Amino acid sequence: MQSTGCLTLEGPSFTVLSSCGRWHGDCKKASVQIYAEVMSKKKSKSNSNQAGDFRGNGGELHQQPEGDHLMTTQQGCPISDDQNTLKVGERGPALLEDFSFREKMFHFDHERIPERVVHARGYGAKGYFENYESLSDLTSADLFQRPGEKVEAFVRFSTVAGSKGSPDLARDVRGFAVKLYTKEGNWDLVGNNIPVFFIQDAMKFPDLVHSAKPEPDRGFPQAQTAHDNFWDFMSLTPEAMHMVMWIMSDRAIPRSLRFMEGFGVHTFRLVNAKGESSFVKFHWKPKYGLQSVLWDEAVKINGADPDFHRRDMWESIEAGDYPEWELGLQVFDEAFADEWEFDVLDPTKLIPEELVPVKRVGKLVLDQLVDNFFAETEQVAFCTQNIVPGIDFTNDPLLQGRNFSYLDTQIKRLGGPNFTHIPVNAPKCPFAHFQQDGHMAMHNPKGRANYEPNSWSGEERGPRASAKKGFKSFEAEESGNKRRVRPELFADHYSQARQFYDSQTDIEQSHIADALIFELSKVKTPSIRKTLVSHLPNINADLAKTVAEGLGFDEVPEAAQPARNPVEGLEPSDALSIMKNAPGSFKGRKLGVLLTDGSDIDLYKKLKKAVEDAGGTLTVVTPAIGGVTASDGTEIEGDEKIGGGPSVLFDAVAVLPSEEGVKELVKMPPAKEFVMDAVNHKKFIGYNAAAKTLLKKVGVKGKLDNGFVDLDGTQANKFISTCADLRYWKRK
Ligand code: HDE
Repeated sequence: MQSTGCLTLEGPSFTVLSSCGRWHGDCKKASVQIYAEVMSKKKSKSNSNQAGDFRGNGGELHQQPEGDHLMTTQQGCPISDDQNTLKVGERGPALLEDFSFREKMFHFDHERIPERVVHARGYGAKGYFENYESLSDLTSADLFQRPGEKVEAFVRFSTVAGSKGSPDLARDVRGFAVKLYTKEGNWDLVGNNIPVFFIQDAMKFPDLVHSAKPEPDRGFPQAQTAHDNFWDFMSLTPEAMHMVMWIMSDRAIPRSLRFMEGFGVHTFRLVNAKGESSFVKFHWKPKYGLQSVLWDEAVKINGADPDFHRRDMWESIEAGDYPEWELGLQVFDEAFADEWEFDVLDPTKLIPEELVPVKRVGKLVLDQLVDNFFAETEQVAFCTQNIVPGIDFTNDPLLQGRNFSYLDTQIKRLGGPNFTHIPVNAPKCPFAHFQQDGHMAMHNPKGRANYEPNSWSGEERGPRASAKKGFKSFEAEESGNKRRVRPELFADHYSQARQFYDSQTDIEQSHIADALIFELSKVKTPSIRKTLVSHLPNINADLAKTVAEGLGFDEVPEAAQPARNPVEGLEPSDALSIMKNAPGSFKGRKLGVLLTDGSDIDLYKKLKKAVEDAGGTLTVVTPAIGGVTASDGTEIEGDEKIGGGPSVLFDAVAVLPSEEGVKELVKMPPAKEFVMDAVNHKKFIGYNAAAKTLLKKVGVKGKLDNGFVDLDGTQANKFISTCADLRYWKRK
């Protein structure tokens, strides 16, 4: 668009607007000149009716040449002109009669629906779940009866606190919601990437969420818990301390949605055909192992690519490298539940895998992108109460509250009770009931009967319940007085927080301390910081000391009085550490290679092959997006310009400039940052002789540590197998 002060010329249909409404002064001359140009264009095209019809109707960009993809209104009426409103003459007022304009604009005005009150930012993908073996001894759930049975799946990953437009790498819990379209209805396993939760009773959920969201008077901070309200609530909620350890750990900043675990959190029941019940906890185990980023990376990634996680998922599915998890079951019985030192109904506790092993029973593969983000990812409605025969709830008070909340929230968010008619939410098995009408009803029952019992027959009669096939709740015996209380064992708030902390490597423990210091440093009210830190001596004395020092306290505050004495001597659990479950491979990971004109083509080719052989991908970073001309004259396309492709976006990097090229790189701040960040983030760095000039420039001198690999002297595939360790943690 060219603007000449008060006159604007727009392409390609060349609408002439006078923004000030009249001709005057110098503008008039310019305006007249442009008007003349437009008119002459119009004349020269007048016979062909090509782009540039001055009246705006016609123009090949806007017109359907063949008629096989005709634009219509929502009512199906063909549209002749989608560029101009209907007016009286060329310069006259718009006409109310213009139904196609009104329909288009009205629809646009109503495009938004309320974002989810939590988990607003999410990303969905489709695929399938495949069952490994019959689990009929445990459950009658249809999807677990036959080996090789496949059901369609929809999964939505999310952050919790941020709004829909917030960055992907907020420090936060990740939602891991799975909808399985079984032959006996939809089963929604609405889990998180952390196996425990902040609170024990649904009654506290609105308070928890209010405290984590932006503070209501100022409307910030967005997508972060580093503020007074959140830590105020945490400091006064000792039951949250186990979860606090998890969200301050690297679990809250995953490298990829593909590299994180999922958990059903609550204890559920499996019920077999004989009506026998076992307890179960659900796990999702990622094929490519666990991996997180460092906090400094997270902060920088959010600037460089706020869509980092969704892009990663999109790219991996597009490339055919399908994200995959195995479903794991921890199955246990009443006897275990009675004997265990914690209450299996308490969602702030987990059962260590060393105590009850995780049995892998099937795999979830995400092999399809959504066709449309809004239609599927935004409108998908998960409900914890969507279970199928063979699976049942327990009395976990958080789960019981969720079973109420999800249906309610979907009705509000999607505008009525017929959200189940939206294709992503509809079952893929036959379904029949007498529920009818309401907004947007699409599956009203056919025939005369919309009630039962009725005396009609055949098709007219409609569906009936089946005592044999229908869902039956497990006949648990329940008794007791009506009271607002929690079970006694729920009062143990520190034992498992301590166990989690003890299960981490030294590096992971230091990250927990750093995260607490960072978050609490953002808290402006000293008493809140102090109250929170007073819980830490009950978890670990060193952690309490480090955090107290980091916050500038003179001494560690007196320990909070536990409501129940912690259990001593819980064994650390390796399954709780990310580093102890590292992938040991570069599969699904990314190498960023910095090239310049004259870069060695052979080395580049060998490296690319080695990365691809290892199942990773290589991204070429160049001084300008046009790419570079390699040593033999080959043009290598740049995927990223150096400033747009910082090393935080990659799992490892290689710096392979030519002797001439490096002279330019040392003058470019983003090239220096590329290397500096990779060094600070303890990444493996492949380099050649010329790269040493750049390394020196950023202060990397003398004997290089083993995280640096000289690619002039080392085989490319050796470098990539070294990268499987993901970071060189020993780097000072
Ligand atoms: Fe949720 N949660 N939640 N939640 N939750 C929602 O439902 C709620 C809880 C989880 O991708 C809401 O559709 C209550 C635990 C996920 O669409 C809402 C309580 C866990 C998602 C709601 C909890 C979760 C939600 C908001 C405490 C892990 C995103 C919008 C009693 C096991 C699903 C919506 C998606 C979404 C309520 C606690 C996971 C308001 C009342 C524990 C993954 O219904």
